[in-house]
Amino acid sequence: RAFKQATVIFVLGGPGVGKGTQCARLVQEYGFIHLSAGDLLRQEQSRPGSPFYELISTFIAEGKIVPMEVTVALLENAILEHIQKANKEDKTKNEQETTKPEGTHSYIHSVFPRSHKKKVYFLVDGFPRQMDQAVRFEQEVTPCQFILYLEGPEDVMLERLLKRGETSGRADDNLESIKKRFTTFKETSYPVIEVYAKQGKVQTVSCVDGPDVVFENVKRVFNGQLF
Ligand code: UP5
Ligand code: MG
Repeated sequence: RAFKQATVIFVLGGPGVGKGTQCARLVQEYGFIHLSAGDLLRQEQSRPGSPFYELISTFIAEGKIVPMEVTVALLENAILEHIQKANKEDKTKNEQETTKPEGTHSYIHSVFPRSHKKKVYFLVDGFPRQMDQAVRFEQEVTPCQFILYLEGPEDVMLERLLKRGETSGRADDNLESIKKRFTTFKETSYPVIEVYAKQGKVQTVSCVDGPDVVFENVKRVFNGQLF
């Protein structure tokens, strides 16, 4: 199964904590693939003819968690697409190397064509938000390597979201929706982090400093966990 090639890191934390911001930097630094569950849902919502338009719009505005069948399917499709793309690129590179006329490197490849497929690293941002989603994903795709948990006080997150709401156009960046998102996070999503913490899989980084300082701490975690 192609999923065997996927290494997955969950990036979790409350609304506005900086998941997207830090993931963008991790992509730059390490070349990971960033999959934001919220972005995938918003894309699906705005896809013409999507059968989930109503469902996604309502759940997002209410700060509720969209039924996992939708989210898991979107994530699985995105992961498979990226793996296929990576394999295609790898195959092209491999062919170019094996057709080289000279050199030890190309000789080795022509005698022993590369059979193993390379690992593809995914940052899964904002998912899982409920324990049953975590279980389903880990059964169907792969167990996560570890969890990066970005932590911060609500007042900091609220200020950031209200500021972003001035320009973001996001249907849930208003005081009423933000309060609901906080409640869902505390009641339903934070317990996911507690479960993983008991398994020793959670790496916590504070989000209160500026993005550069947060990223230094995030990098320290990744260097310790993966490299
Ligand atoms: N900012 C970031 N870092 C900063 C820093 N260190 N200092 C100062 N400012 C900082 O950042 C938020 C804002 O803060 C930005 O303006 C940024 O510049 C600034 P961002 O990186 O966007 O934070 P993030 O944690 O990604 O915030 P986001 O709003 O995306 O988090 P949510 O978890 O609320 O949103 P998400 O898109 O993941 O989900 C939205 C909704 O989709 C959910 O409420 C739910 O209804 C639904 N959903 C599901 O149902 N299932 C899922 O699996 C996922 C989502
Ligand atoms: Mg985000």
